Amino acid sequence: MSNQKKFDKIVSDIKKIKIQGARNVAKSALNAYFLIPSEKSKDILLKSRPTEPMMKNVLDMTKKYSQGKILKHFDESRQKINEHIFKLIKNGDVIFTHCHSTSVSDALVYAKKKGRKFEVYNTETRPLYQGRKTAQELGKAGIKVTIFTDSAFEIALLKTQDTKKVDKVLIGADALISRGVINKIGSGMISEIAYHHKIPVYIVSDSWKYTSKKVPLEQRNINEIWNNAPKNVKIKNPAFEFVQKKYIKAVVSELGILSYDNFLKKVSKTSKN
Ligand code: RUB
Repeated sequence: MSNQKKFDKIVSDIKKIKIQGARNVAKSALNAYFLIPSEKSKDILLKSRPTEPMMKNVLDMTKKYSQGKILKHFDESRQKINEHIFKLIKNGDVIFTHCHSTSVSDALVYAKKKGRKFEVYNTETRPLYQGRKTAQELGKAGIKVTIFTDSAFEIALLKTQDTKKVDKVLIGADALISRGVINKIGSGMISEIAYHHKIPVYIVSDSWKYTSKKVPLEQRNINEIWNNAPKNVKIKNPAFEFVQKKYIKAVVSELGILSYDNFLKKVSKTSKN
């Protein structure tokens, strides 16, 4: 396969969510860029998922750093995050998650391998069901996992209809900004409800998702919601949502387990953008 064909395939997989999650998108975009390193390639990649500052940050870094050096950060950061999450999870915990975040999934699988005993509640995550991917990965690793419809998230969080009370919410992030976090649609309401019921919400994320720039919120194709819908029915398909920092107990990144404000202080010293 030519480099052009390989590049086009990566772009198409990112657009179709075959490659999804901020970290995987950024890593794949980096690999695609090095197949055809040009400004045009950068533009095409950035347009493939607009709400992804980590992709923008790593593509900008290619001016100064080699592909290998940037990729090394992904592995080192993941290892540190996994160790922080291992410390955070207690035996017997019920952990709630939403969508599919590689950072969350990897950390849970790591904790399981190191002997922590816990279970996970998660959402399907309509319209594209990324929650099934999470459930599959966790189930494969031997973690007890229960999946709920998105609308049942409050029942899953609280001790209501034959469910246990959730001890911690762990979600990923697409963007870390000064006012809070942008993540999959649903993350805002889940975090708000969790906060009001004193369930701590942890954002599991590489610090390279931080940006001081404005982040556009991606609107996805309406066919994902209802293909062949009646013509007089209007459909909106927002992919992402804002989570206010007051709902967030801590950001778990390679920089440590930090309150949102402490994370901001630390990241502004290390940030390259
Ligand atoms: C995925 C999503 C994830 C973040 C973080 O949305 O919201 O929580 O991207 O993922 P989508 P990661 O499926 O639309 O990309 O931890 O893998 O970077």
